[in-house]
Amino acid sequence: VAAAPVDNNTFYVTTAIAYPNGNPHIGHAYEAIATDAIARFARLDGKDVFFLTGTDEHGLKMVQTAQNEGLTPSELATRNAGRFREMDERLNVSFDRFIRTTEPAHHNSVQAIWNRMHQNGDIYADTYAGWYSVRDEAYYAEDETVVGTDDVRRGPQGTPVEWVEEKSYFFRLSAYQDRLLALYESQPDFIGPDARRNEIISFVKGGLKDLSISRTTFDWGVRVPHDEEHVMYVWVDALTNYITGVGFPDESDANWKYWPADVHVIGKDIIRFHAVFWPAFLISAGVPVPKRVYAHGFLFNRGEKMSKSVGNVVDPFTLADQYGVDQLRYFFLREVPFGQDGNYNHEAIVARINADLANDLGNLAQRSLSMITKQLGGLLPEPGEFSANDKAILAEADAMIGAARKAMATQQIHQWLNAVWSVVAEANRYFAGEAPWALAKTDPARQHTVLYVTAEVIRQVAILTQPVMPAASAKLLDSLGIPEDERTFAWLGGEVRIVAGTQLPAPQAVFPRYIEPTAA
Ligand code: ME8
Repeated sequence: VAAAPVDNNTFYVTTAIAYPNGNPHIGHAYEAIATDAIARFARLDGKDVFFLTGTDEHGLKMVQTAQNEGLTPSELATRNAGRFREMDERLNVSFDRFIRTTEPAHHNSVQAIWNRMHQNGDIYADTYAGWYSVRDEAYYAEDETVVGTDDVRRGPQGTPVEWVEEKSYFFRLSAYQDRLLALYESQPDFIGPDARRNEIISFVKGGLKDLSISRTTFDWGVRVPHDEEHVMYVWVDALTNYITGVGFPDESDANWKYWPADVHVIGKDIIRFHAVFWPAFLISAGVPVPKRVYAHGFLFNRGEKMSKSVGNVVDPFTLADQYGVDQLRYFFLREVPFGQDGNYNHEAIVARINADLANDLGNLAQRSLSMITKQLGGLLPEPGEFSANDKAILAEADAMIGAARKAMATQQIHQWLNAVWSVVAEANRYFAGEAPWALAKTDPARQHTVLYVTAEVIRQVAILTQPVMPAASAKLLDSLGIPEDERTFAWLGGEVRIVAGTQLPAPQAVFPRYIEPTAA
């Protein structure tokens, strides 16, 4: 496949595709929310964005779960894929395509990449004998496993492994060590964050074994071309979704212009598949490799790993109902440095909602805008000459977009939000210091200027919070009378200012405080 014609304005972002062997959990919600914030940020920054997400429906884990539930794998996949899609819709995740690996178009795409790897001489038949983790859908070398005190042998992620011995096709991964190391060298941003990059480089330097890429003991998967006995290893199938999603193998597809992806967002447990296997498959097939793979951390509920036996598996729908969608999105993206592990619990969520949203941003907006409504008939006042304080806070607001872009060039979502909330804090100090409520009688012209400057700062803040809190930010921008087509990042940075004399609608409370429900 030839490289697509260069179009520097496209931005292609993906999530991992989830196994629909159960309901979506908070880890899935977190990844969807973060990737959505990245996609919305790029859209507002003028990019032509394509955002892909979906479900990874084949493999042994699906077969076994379906058996336990008395369903066919297809029934299980269809039921749960629907739940994943509903979660995305509930959380306001703005995907452009939701892909299911059981789609015929995907089977066709996976067979096409297989044929190309085969034509390139990278696939051969042999017998596999080794350890396999169904939960990770991963093969492990003997020295990566340990037998615990419970006599169960487990892989590096702590999941049980079983002995597998069967006929299998192999991918000549061992031949790719040098090409992969050259890729990490020539494309230093290929893997982020840096800790993951170092981990992958040392893994590849340790030597690569050929990879078993087909199974013969079950048939729930994509068929190997010209060999009825085999279905493909689920990861060959799953990774290929990223190119199926934009039209592969049809280079004339209108969406093929989005490839190579700008960033694959995934969790840290599946970095090896994305940063080692995936580029090797693509190089073998003659398809350009993605620009970047970024691994986020894991979320823990009160420091504990989620598990059904601990009983702390939290349903994202319940959290959204309890705290609000925008509040939940804000919490995860502000609280957890993107790329690191994070914790969540009720108290931490409530603290963020009440301090950052209700107090710092909500109150500032409410107090300034209701002053305009009550004392100035809702007309955004004309400012006088700007004082040093006015100029300082405006300069800080104007600088936010630069800081946000810099942070987002490497997916540092939390740094973008830190930059915004440090301006919110500064704006609160400014507002308290200027005391516009006291100026109404003593110096109305000065009051007008302070309210104007405050409204302008809130305008820029609200434009910049849209990717994280789409609904609340829209309400805030409505309250400021900002037209819908003036809400992109092109309207930030101080080239344009909020228009004095605009009639503002009555302000609405955007960020209610979280109040503990009283026991009945
Ligand atoms: O791995 N915190 O699917 P999956 C944060 N089908 N992220 C978490 C998490 C947690 N507690 N638990 C899981 C798969 N994730 C494959 C992907 S992609 C071609 C195939 C993340 O349903 C996990 O790291 O097990 C992964 O990125 C995503 O959720 C889906 O996990």
